[in-house]
Amino acid sequence: MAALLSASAIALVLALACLAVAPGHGALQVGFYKGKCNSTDVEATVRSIVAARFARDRSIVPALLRLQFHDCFVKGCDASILLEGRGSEKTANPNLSVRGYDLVDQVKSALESKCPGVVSCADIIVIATRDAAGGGKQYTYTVQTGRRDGTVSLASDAVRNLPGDSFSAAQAIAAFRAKGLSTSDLILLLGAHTVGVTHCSFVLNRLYNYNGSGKPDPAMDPALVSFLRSRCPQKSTANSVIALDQATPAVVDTGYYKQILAKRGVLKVDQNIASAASTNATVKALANGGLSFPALFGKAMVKMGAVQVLTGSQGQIRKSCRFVNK
Ligand code: HEM
Ligand SMILES: *[C@@H]1O[C@H](CO)[C@@H](O)[C@H](O)[C@H]1NC(C)=O
Ligand SMILES: *[C@@H]1O[C@H](CO)[C@@H](O)[C@H](O)[C@H]1NC(C)=O
Ligand SMILES: *[C@@H]1O[C@H](CO)[C@@H](O)[C@H](O)[C@H]1NC(C)=O
Ligand SMILES: CC(=O)N[C@H]1CO[C@H](CO)[C@@H](O)[C@@H]1O
Repeated sequence: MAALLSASAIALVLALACLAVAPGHGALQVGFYKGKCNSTDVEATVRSIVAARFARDRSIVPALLRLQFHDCFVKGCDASILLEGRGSEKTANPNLSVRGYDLVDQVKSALESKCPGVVSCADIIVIATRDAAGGGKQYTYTVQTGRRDGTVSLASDAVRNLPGDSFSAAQAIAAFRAKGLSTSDLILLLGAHTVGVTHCSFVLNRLYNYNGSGKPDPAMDPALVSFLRSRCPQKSTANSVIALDQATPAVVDTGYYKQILAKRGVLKVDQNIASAASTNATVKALANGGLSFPALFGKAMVKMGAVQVLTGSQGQIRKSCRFVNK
């Protein structure tokens, strides 16, 4: 017994020692790929591909922002969302509208041709998302790299880890806390809803029969209710899309915060953070410029990009982002 105990005590000490040295071998860092891809500048390569896409399709911005969120919240930022196969994450219900897979493939094949087996799919997601958020032009925030790719992708993990569209502020705070993210991280990252769209199916209950009342959600501006009713008829099977930020739907800005303060949030979770006592002060500060959204959003994206990452010799560098290496 004593021998067993001391053996496990030694194992524990060794494990702690490994954790202590781990940063040197496997922590994320700025510029991890510098000099690792011959003469190719990895981040510049990603940026030029994203810029070309942005020039013809601005919806790549919301596509990638949501892709990074769904990657990082399910098994960490390990590109598990990209994996194909029966029952993988991307087949889960909350995946609806997750897009951008083809852009990641395009970047991956460009980089594989310059330096095979060097750049992870997980890092491509994070770099490309940053570049899209900056409109493909300038680097909006500095990203950390050095992630490696996971080998497991399960739809059940997606369903368990992704927050619901009608979450209360308290529920959303708890879901973010479970990933090591704070209440202000939640408020900043939900600011990604400054771009992109949602489907009518997510708002029908707010428009017609909120909570079984037979009336619209009183927390929604009646003018927005009537506009969205015209876009989302109660009996339609079309399931059209509507902008998440009804003021400036194509620009990464603070319009989202101003909208939710004016009761013009589209998803219930968006509206909830404008009213809850735990979040409303931060929402107001972001809306009126008391807090600087662009800088803080970048910081929060970097923090989300570090959730449960694989580094060092963990995982692998996939050859194709859609498949685990043979
Ligand atoms: C409590 C947290 C969150 C919830 C409940 C939530 C929920 C949703 C829902 C329901 C949609 C619409 C999906 C559809 O209709 O197909 C959506 C879209 C979107 N979400 Fe979130 N989201 C959350 C946090 C985030 C975060 C942290 C980000 C990124 C940093 C993000 C980025 C986006 C973007 C950009 C879109 C638009 C996608 C597009 O146009 O293709 N969301 N979100
Ligand atoms: C550098 O380029 C050569 C030839 O193009 C390639 O074989 C090699 O893998 C590259 N080096 C790295 C580190 O990827
Ligand atoms: C919805 O209805 C339930 C039960 O009637 C009630 O407890 C709850 O407070 C209502 N929620 C909202 C947001 O109106
Ligand atoms: C936030 O909401 C609480 C509760 O509704 C309210 O008492 C408080 O004044 C609000 N704070 C701000 C800054 O709006
Ligand atoms: C890309 C992808 O796999 N989409 C799937 C998302 O989830 C729905 C419903 O669970 C599937 O029908 C889609 O095929």
